Amino acid sequence: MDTTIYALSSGAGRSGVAVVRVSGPGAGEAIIALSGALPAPRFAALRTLRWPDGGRLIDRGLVLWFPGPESFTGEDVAEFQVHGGRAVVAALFAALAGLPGFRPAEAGAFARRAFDNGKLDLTRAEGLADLINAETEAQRRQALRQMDGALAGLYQGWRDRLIIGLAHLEADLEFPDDELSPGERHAILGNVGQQISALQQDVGSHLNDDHRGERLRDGVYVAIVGPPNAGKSSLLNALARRDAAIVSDLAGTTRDVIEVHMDLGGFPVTLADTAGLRGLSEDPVEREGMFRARKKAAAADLKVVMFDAQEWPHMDVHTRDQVDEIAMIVVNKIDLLDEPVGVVELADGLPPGSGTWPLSVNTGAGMEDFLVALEARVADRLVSGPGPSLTRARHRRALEDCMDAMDRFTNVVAQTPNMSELAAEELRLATRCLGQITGQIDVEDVLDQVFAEFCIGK
Ligand SMILES: Nc1nc2c(ncn2[C@@H]2O[C@H](COP(=O)(O)OP(=O)(O)O)[C@@H](O)[C@H]2O)c(=O)[nH]1
Ligand SMILES: [Mg+2]
Repeated sequence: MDTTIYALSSGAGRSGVAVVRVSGPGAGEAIIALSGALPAPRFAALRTLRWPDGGRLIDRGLVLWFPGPESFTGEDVAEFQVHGGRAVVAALFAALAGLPGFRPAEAGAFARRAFDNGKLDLTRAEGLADLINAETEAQRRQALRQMDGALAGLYQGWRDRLIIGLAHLEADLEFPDDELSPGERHAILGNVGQQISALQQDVGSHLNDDHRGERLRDGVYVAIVGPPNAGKSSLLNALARRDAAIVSDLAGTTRDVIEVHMDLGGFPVTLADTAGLRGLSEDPVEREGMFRARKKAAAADLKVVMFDAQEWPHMDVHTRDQVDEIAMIVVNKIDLLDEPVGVVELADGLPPGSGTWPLSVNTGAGMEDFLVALEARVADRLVSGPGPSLTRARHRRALEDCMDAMDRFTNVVAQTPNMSELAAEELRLATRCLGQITGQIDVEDVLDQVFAEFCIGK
């Protein structure tokens, strides 16, 4: 890597300050060429920045110097904090572009260099990307945790356990038959088998998390469904605190699915308003709307199934069909009733978890209770146990492959108790799968482990 890359590291567009980061062998040269001498490492220096040739003024700003390897990328890094005007940044870029070996950084290039230089493993790099994309508190916490190495630690710990098991098998294989009795070989294999089955349990329960960590990155999808005119669009607007959907007393106003992204108690939620459900419609657009509504409801993580209080407890069959374990039943427009809607007994076999919330979107009565319950359900879909969550399909695939290899290992051990070479191969594969997650895929360190672990003084 003999090129030096540069990029705007702060947000694009006008801003008070723009941060331009430079990484590579020319970083120090850039500071000298634009501003004179190098400042003390990791101390900000206020400098006048000038074009390297004629000395024309670019701006005044702070210059920072991070000599490698103590830098984000592990290379020499320079940072220029200039005024955040487009022309200022453009001039600085033009000046940098003229320096030998300089080129604009591609997306992720700084993190890539940090990874190549061993500053970040892949999960930390992914955590960093998630942190930059985090929009809610829960997303921020999960990303920060991953960036701090919680997942790397977990997966590396598992990988170490595999390597130890593998080391035992390798040692077994190294030994000639006259030095290791079949009984001893059998004991070694049995011992490794136990270690692996404990690991299978740990990986299995991590995988079996109902996709909480992955869902937290994408958000929980909540679909509002119900008959026309129940007040679905009104509810969406109330929750989103803006007029996202058209509200009208004309049935069939909402035709397409309207999605709003929102932060619900720190959790990311996509709320979808849908076309009212009723029997066959003459109108092809309405039919398509109902088709989409049902499709979204089927794919949703949670459903808000809304009925009109004036009809309650009668439930129109088209909406009644939508009530299942992930449904919250909302009975809207209680302001139009003389008698309040109590907690209605739902005797006709509705799923026990569904629950009923009588409310009025217009007056706000009952809304607080419903919101609290909705937040709790969203949280329930996202919050996992004390350990760090699985956050990416990439990790899931690798972990599943790892599990498959461990399963095959177990089968090999069960069927052919002396075939250590086959068993070892499966563990090597399993190790490689975990190494793929963090980005350390070479298996050379298996050998190191063999000799570190084994003082073979039997
Ligand atoms: N009285 C009363 N009217 C409501 C309430 N919520 C919605 N509406 C009215 O019901 C009509 C239909 O509302 P809308 O949100 O468009 O229903 P949608 O077809 O289910 O999306 C509109 O005239 C709303 O103002 C409520 O809580 N009380
Ligand atoms: Mg509507």
